[in-house]
Amino acid sequence: MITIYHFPNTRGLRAIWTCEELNVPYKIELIDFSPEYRFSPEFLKISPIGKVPVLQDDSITMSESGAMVHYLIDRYGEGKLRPETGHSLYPTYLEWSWFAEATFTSSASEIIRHKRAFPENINVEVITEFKRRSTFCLEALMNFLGKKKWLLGDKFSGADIMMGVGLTTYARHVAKPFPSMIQKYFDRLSARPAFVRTKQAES
Ligand SMILES: N[C@@H](CCC(=O)N[C@@H](CS)C(=O)NCC(=O)O)C(=O)O
Repeated sequence: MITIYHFPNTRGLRAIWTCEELNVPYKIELIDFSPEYRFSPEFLKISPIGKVPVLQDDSITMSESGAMVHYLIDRYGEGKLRPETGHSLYPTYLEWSWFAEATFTSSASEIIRHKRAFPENINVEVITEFKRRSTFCLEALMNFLGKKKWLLGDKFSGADIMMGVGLTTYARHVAKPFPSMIQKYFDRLSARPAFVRTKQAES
């Protein structure tokens, strides 16, 4: 049985949502998100830098949400949620999966990290700069998405799961409401039954 160590409204949603899309059984372990627990020897054994999510599947332990999404799809997807390696959309699938975490979500996360690290000394210029970077990413997403339903066109994929959770971070920490075309994309994502089950499962 897959175990996902998670804290509500964080990147563990990506792994949970992927399991839900693929009907793969899993259980959620909600962790104590305090620094005391996350940096305890017990938690550092499974998460080397004290972050969530963590996924365990038999002897496998992973602590990068994007790697979890790709692992679950490759191992359990039976061809769903991704193009074949040789398909012309495969590079796009990789590109937007990585962009979603490494470039987009991580810009928004700098805001959270700054506020958490310097609660008494929040630097408005730092916040403004990372909001600017995040919004620049959102514009790149808008330009790429255009009239497409999903990032790969007609087919929903793991890249949309990566991006969908990044958008929840953007809405919570950068700006709301979304521009209307992003809102429509987000509405499509959040109307997916697997997304609805994901939100129910984590609460
Ligand atoms: N790139 C990692 C980022 C993990 C991450 O930053 N997780 C956040 C919650 S979404 C966390 O645990 N933050 C605590 C901290 O930064 O100390 C991933 O995609 O899993």
